[in-house]
Amino acid sequence: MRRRTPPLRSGCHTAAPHESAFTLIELLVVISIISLLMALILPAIQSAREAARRTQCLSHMRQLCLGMHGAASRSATGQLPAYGVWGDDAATSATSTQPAALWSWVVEILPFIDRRDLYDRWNFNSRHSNGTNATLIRTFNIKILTCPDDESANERSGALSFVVNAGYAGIDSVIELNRTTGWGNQNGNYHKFDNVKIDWNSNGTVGDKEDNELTRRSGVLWREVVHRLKGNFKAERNQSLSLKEIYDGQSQTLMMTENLHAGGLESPAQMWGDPDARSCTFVLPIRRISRAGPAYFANPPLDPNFPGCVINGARFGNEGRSPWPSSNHPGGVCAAFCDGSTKFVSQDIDLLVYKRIVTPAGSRLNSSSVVAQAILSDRDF
Ligand SMILES: [Ca+2]
Ligand SMILES: [Ca+2]
Repeated sequence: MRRRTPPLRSGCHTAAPHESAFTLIELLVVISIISLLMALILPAIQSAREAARRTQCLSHMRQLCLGMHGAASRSATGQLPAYGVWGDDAATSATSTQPAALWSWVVEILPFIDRRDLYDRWNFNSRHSNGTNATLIRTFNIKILTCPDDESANERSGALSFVVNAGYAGIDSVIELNRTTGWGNQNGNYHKFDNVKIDWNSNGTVGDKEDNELTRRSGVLWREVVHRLKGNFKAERNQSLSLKEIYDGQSQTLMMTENLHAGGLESPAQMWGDPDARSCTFVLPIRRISRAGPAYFANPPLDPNFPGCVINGARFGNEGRSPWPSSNHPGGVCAAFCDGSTKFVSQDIDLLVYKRIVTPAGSRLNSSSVVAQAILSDRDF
């Protein structure tokens, strides 16, 4: 049977009457879905950016660590460079008893971080803050010396975000290490291996050979005083450790960390050439006491008045006067270990563990009167 075709009605449209594509409610639903997706995606993008900056920071530190290895291999004794070198510059008078602040570890490793051009122009007979040296520092930004998350350093000429492990530093009082002003006393300029001034072995003599040896085991890089021109002071050989002397394991000993306040005390403040311990190192502040007792070396008490003792404890400290680990990465700092490996170290790290990763030879046993630090496990940090 043939189907009947419906009759065509002239002048009549079959389409639905004209109406809007979305109702208000539909529009609101779409907007809320988009905002929900944005809320989900934005933190992910932000954390991806954060992770990228952290990765870049770790990569810069790794290159610097390899530079340190390069400098150690160049040294006749295999020692790492001094964190800072003092001595006489051309302007030193023959009666001067104070060596001038010449250059930092950064200058020592320039040839090994692809900056021989700058190294060859450095004037080793002049302090870092004068003449050609000051101009070099203030003119050139060395990207790998900075962390992209350190606003006070990133993209600035002369800037420095990274500091090296200078171990225990003897602090006399809160006057020296102030919560707001940082490490202000002049002793900060002369942090050195025998300046902790603690009778570690409790034999009644402060600073005997064994005390000094124990202090040296607390940090990786120490200072050097060169005496070539005039001046009335003694030379001091570089006390930094060689890689072989890192008894506790290079992968378990900090070489460098970040510090938001690294850089010189001069103006402009950020200066990668300043050898002052407060500018280019991080230290573990130790209260000087007359007799240490057997466990003081292994586990020196951290004074609660010194918040800078702990990671990120002094994030808002003074520029060039707060030699403690700090960063803008959430929850901790990037760190490089002596073997060149890098790791993000939590600010909630067990303080006993933190003290052990600072010391390069804290677990070495050869003193009858001083307890060695316990051996670390890779799981500990
Ligand atoms: Ca002693
Ligand atoms: Ca150690």
